[in-house]
Amino acid sequence: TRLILATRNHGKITELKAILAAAGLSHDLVGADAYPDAPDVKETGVTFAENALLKAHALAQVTGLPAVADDSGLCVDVLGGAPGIFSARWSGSHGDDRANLALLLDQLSDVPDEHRAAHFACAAALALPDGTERVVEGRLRGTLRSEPAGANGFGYDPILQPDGDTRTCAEMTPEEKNAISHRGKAFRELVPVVRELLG
Ligand code: ITT
Repeated sequence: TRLILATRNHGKITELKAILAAAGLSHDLVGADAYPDAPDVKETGVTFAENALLKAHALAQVTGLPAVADDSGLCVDVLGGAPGIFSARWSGSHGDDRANLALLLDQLSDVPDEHRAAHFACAAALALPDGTERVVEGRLRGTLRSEPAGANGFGYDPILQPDGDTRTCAEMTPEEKNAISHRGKAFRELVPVVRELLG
């Protein structure tokens, strides 16, 4: 059976397909791009969980199929949790990873290493066309580098160095990142829920 990935972020789609396949989910995974009628969902929630549910429900309604969505971001301690749910549009232009990362580095330029703690957060939501919903969350804690390093992954990966590692997420292989990431944790927890509700 088909399961819609309610996202247009190709970095996420690549990771979600790998994470869900490695967890043994055998559904046919299709990105939102395959549905021209899919709405551009307004992320009006104030939490990752609310926004993930908004996106999952919108796609489940439009397609008549079960949908999973990911709302995620980088939460910086010294910024009181910002950019948080605004991570994709921190610089003002939605999805411009380079501009968002450059602005954040600029804002942190005077912050010393011992105060550069941050975490990635991910809410993974499942919605069915009948309105059934589930949502779970995962986190990855680390510190922020002052210079980007690595070419893998997407978004803020070149500046987040997970606790217990000497590399940034962008210096890891996809498998290494998925094994410890916020997204990996959240979606591995969602898999048994998908199985329970969809078979
Ligand atoms: P969809 O709403 O279509 O899923 P989006 O990119 O708008 O795509 P979000 O609102 O959830 O999605 O924004 C997530 C942003 O957080 C993303 O653009 C990255 O900048 C950042 N982010 C999330 N997960 C990340 C990860 O694993 N590595 C690096 N940055 C990440």
